[in-house]
Amino acid sequence: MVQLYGSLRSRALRPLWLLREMQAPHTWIPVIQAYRIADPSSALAPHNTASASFLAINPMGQVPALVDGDLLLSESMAITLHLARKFGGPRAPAGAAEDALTLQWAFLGVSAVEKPALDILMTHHQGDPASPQGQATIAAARAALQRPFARIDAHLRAHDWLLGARFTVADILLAECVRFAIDDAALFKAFPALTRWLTTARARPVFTALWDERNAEPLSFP
Ligand SMILES: N[C@@H](CCC(=O)N[C@@H](CS)C(=O)NCC(=O)O)C(=O)O
Repeated sequence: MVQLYGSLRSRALRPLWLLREMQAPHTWIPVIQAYRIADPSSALAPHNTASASFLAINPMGQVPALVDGDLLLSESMAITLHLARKFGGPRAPAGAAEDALTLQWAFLGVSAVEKPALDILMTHHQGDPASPQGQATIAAARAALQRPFARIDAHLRAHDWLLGARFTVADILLAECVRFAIDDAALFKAFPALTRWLTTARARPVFTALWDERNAEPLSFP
């Protein structure tokens, strides 16, 4: 049985969403980011990214991580794509062309969307979006997201999902990058097809249940 390590408030949501969509057998092992814990070395602290037992699995000290037999895997995109290939079915790419397109959307997500979208998230949740610095960060992030969002929006004007007619791992991977920008409603106004796609993906019963669990996870721990 594969073992997935992570917290719900992390990129571990990517593989976890897929595993649940595929109804694939797995063990979920909660590992909280050490920076969310007041004293991560305390005996009472939850299992965390600075725990020696976790560093043996991912020496980077980051979640998610996956153990699949002898395979130790980090990087949320690699983990999620591995799980799609391993378990197969309608959520996985079928054939070389879909495989390549899945990589295309996943790489677009991590190379062009994730960083500016995270800047928006951090400004809204840990900064001050109304401050001059917050405004400047958001303006730069919006500018950086114009081209990738236009590309995704144009594709989704002609297709329900990234690979065409069915929801797949490609949608999970890109949606989980795009959603980091979700607090910036004004940004999404110019991209109605992208917005429709993101809303539809996030309305899937598997995701709504997962999101409720995620929101119930405390932000910080003693
Ligand atoms: N590129 C990595 C990033 C992993 C990452 O930054 N994980 C965060 C949570 S989303 C983490 O574990 N942070 C703890 C730390 O960096 O100390 C991936 O996609 O898996």
